Amino acid sequence: LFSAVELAPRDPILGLNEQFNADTNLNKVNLGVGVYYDDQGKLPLLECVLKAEQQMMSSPKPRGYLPIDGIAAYDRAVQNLVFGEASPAVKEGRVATVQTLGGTGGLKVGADFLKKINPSAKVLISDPSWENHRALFSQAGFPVETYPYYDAQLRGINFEGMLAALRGAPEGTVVVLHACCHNPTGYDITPAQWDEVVAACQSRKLVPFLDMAYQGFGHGIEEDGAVVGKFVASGLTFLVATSFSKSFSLYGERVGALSVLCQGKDEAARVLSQLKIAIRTNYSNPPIHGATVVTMVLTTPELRALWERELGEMRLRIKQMRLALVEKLKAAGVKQDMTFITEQIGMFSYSGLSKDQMVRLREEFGVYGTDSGRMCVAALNSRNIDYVCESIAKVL
Ligand code: PLP
Ligand code: TYF
Repeated sequence: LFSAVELAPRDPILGLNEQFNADTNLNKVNLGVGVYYDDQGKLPLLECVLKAEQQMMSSPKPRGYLPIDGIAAYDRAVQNLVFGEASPAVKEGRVATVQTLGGTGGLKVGADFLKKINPSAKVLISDPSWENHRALFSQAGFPVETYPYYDAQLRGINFEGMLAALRGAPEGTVVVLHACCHNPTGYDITPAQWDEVVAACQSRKLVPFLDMAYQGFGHGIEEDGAVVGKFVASGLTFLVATSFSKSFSLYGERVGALSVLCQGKDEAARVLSQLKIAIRTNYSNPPIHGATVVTMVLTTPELRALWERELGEMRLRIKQMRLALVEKLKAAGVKQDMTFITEQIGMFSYSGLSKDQMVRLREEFGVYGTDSGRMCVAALNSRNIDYVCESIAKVL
C-alpha cells in the first residue's frame, strides 16, 4: 500500500528550521520562521502567562472534555478582543465564535464550513501570502488563486491591481485578507485603502476571511483590530481567524479562534452548529490549558494590563530592530536606500534580496531567511544584528 508513496516536499519555512538546527556554524542566526525572540535571543515566557499558570496550579482542576466549541468564557473574551467590548454585533449575539487549534485551526474550520455551504466558490489569497493559506484552502477542496499584492519595483503594494482583482471576482469568492502585519511582505494597506477593499467586497458580494495572526504587533491591539470594525460597519458577513501564538508567545499550546459575523442571532446559532460539525469531525474538541491561560489574562484586569505592557514591549523592540537594521546596514557599507524596512510593519521584512543572495547568506554566513527574501525582524537582537548586517552587506 505504501510502497509507491511519494516523498512530500518539506514546508518551506519549517523545513528551514531543520536545516538551521543541523548547521554547525557558531554564528548562525535563524531569521526564517516567524517567531518572536527577546533581546537575549530567547523565546519569551510572558509574565502574564506565568502568573496565570501559577494561579491555575494553586487550585488544580480535573481535565474533562471541553465543549466542542471550547471554553465559553474564552470565546466571549475573543469576541470582545476582536470586535471590541462595545461592539453591537457582539451584544446582539450575531457573532459565532469557536476555540480552535491556533490560527491555523481557525482557518481550517472556516474553510471546511465554507466548502460545505458554497462548494463551487474559489478562494483568493494575496500574492505572495503565507504559504499555508494556499495549502490549507486547497486541501479543503477549493481552487486557490491570487490577487496582486506586493510590487517589487514599487517596494510596496500594487493596490490598484489588488482592487481590480477583487472587483473582477465572481460572487461568493472567498477573499483571504491579512488583517495586519502582512506575512511575508510586512506591507499593510492604509485605512483608506481598507475602505475601498470593504466596498469592493460589498459590491461584488465576496466573502472576506480575515486572518488575524499578529494583533498587537503592528500599531496596537485596538489599532490593529480596527479593520474588523470596518467590515462590521459595512453590514457584510465575514470570518475572522485569531491566533494567540505570537501575541501570548504560546506557539505550542495551539490557542486560536474562528469568529463568524452573521446577520442575526438565529443565523449565528445555525452557523455555530455547522462550525461544531467541522470541529467534531476533525478533532472532536479543543485542549484546555492554553485557552484557560488566555481567558484568565484577557479577563483579569491586572493580568490584562500586564499582557498589554508585555505585548507593547515586543512591538517596540521589533520597531527598534528595524531602525537599527537600516542604520547598521548603512554602516556596513550598503549603498542602496534600505529605509523601506522601517515602512514595513509586524514581524517580517521583505528584504528585496534574491534567492541566490538568500542561499549565500545561509551557506556562507549561517544567516537563515526564506528564499523569497523574507527575514524575521523579531529574531534580531543587539547581539546578532551586527553580524547579520555585515553578512547582508557582503552578499549585496
Ligand atoms: N496566519 C498567518 C498569516 C501566520 O503567519 C500564521 C503563523 O503562524 C498563522 C496564520 C498560524 O498561526 P498559528 O500558529 O496560531 O496556527
Ligand atoms: O510564517 C511563519 O514563519 C509563521 C510560522 O507551516 C509558520 O507563520 C510557518 C510555516 C508553517 C506554520 C507556521
